[in-house]
Amino acid sequence: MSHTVLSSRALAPAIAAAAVLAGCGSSSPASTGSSSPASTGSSSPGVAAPSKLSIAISGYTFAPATVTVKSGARVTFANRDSTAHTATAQGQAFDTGTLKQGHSASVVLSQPGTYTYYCDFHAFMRATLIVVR
Ligand SMILES: [Cu+2]
Repeated sequence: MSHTVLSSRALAPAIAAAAVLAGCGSSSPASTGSSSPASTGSSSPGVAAPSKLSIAISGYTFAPATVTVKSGARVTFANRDSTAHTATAQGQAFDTGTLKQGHSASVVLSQPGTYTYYCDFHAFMRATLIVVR
């Protein structure tokens, strides 16, 4: 049982090596360009930007301070402070308006780009939202 698994594993690299050698030997040296595997083509769900995200405003801070979402994503800002805040993008790409304690608002970002945003009441509160395609 385990014996068969071991032997088939041992064969695989030998076959792959033989195929590469045969390809290189007979054709032009430029063949290396086409032989590189397209690793980005396969899906990597762990790295994918979310299409929905929540950002907390707490202790005069946006958390997390930098986020990446997919274009068209809905981003919700939830004010957990006792003070009113806003999440206002530079250039007014989005603006939640005044969020009182316990209130939240969502924005939908369709345009890819990097958005710096701040609190209209507390200019030192700054964070970054990155929208990718
Ligand atoms: Cu504020």
